[in-house]
Amino acid sequence: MLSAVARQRVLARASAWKASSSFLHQRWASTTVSSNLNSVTEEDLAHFSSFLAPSSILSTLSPSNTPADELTPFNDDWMGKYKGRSTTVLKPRTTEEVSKIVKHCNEKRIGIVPQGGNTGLVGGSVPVRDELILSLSNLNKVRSFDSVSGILVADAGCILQSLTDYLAPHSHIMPIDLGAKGSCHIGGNVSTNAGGLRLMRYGSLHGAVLGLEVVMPDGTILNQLSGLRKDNTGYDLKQLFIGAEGTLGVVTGISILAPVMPAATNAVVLALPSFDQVIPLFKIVKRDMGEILSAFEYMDRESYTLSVKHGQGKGLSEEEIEGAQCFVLIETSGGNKEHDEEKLSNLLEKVMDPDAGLVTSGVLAQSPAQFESLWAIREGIPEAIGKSGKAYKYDVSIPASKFKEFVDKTKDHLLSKGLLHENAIKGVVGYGHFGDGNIHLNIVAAAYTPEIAAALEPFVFELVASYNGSVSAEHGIGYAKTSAMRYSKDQTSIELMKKIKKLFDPNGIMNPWKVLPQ
Ligand code: FAD
Ligand code: 2HG
Ligand code: ZN
Repeated sequence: MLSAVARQRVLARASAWKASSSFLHQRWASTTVSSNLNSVTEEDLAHFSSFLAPSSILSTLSPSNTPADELTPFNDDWMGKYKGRSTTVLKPRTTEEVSKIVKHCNEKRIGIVPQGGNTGLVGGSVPVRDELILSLSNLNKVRSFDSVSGILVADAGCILQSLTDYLAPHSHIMPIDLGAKGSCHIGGNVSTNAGGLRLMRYGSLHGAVLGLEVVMPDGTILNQLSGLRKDNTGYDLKQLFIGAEGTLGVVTGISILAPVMPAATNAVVLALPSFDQVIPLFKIVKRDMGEILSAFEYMDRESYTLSVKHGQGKGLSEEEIEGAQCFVLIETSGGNKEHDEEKLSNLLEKVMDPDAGLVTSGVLAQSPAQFESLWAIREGIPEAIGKSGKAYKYDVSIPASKFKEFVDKTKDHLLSKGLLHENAIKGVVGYGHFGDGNIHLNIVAAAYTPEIAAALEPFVFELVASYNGSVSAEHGIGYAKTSAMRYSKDQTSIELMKKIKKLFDPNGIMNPWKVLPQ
């Protein structure tokens, strides 16, 4: 979980970096993107002030005169890699206020960046230039929950963890969970079609989301907040906004199916002698755990070590992991504690048998605190990487059998370029959602440099394409991957996407320069 304290630390890191390095800032600020869009003016601000509370406006423009550093957390992304230069952040409290803002921006041709928790990892949540930032953080109420159907209707700005907390006394859970749960918004999750740690069990948001309320780029409110499990009346429009990353409209409300809280959950971390054991182990776990298997997460040795080193959780002792090349975290969630525990202990007996040669050691959570601690190892990897250096992140879908080969080939390539040393690239790590065929390749560098970027791209994208994979499994395209889209989508698909964008947003005000290749 990304706690408020952790986020503060991340932001502090970002500003420390800003002071010490000017390369990235120059590159971002000098981005030459052609634009017909206008900057926010003092007249625009006066218009927004006519219907927004003063506390809903942060602007360096007069008469607000907010100090520029108060806008930094909105202009800078989570990695400290992308930096916008917006003068104005608006935080509307109602869908009607969102609608009035968007209508005005459309008339005045002002670009808008919808922003949730700003935990996105592809530069989609911050402006490229000085677009207006529309923060959904004040739109944060649960609208209704029906414990019979399990349907939750909530404002887009609700923090994922707060929805989980809201549902707990009703014995329900959110169908999605991710390491950024303490900061990310459900609207951001829907807009990125986030995957996360429960996708294997509960499927993607394309299935769990039943309806949406969206402010269209001309300000019209599209009310599709259905509470129906089944609805085949025409085209399923809501699907277009799931994963649109704010380029087609502003999501303001979500109707989502919440699963019943499992009666029992368990977690186990296993150390494996080599990657060769992961697939046989996965097959056994899938077969023996059946319906109670809820996660099968992969960590290579380097990512596990980084996480533990940076205090993200406690797992096995030093002796226990001696010789281990990788790790898996298995979670079970089921309806019968005794039955689930028996299944799990039979599984562990089988796979830990030295004759099976599958596992060198393992730890089973014995308490809720240990359960959290085991998960913290896996969930804490991105934060540990952030503490170690500047991360180049590749979130890809490839056959699970190729996870290690993918990381190794990248490592060999960087070695051949002479970049694998403390002053350039400090580490190349791979971890992710093995059960979904989604690996996160992170290259941990001393600094973001053009030389490293050129060594990585298009090399990594070509490698992904050679596996018939996807260059974005769950984080989206944002600003970072627009030119890479062609490695996973053909020209016909890209042209059709551009037509949809033009139809919905003819003036191109919604999250400009994001998702679609220029
Ligand atoms: P933001 O970062 O604010 O925005 C993301 C994109 O959505 C932007 O393009 C923005 O314009 C758009 N957007 C946001 N809100 C709206 C809205 N209401 N209407 C229209 N557009 C909107 N992602 C995963 O998929 N799986 C993971 O396991 C995962 N783990 C993570 C762990 C950590 C530690 C971190 C930092 C990130 C992780 N992420 C993961 C990435 C990120 O958390 C997700 O993409 C998340 O869904 C973003 O939500 P957000 O509210 O922070 O959105
Ligand atoms: C995860 O699964 C997230 O931990 C983040 O998707 C991955 O930072 C990353 O590369
Ligand atoms: Zn992930």
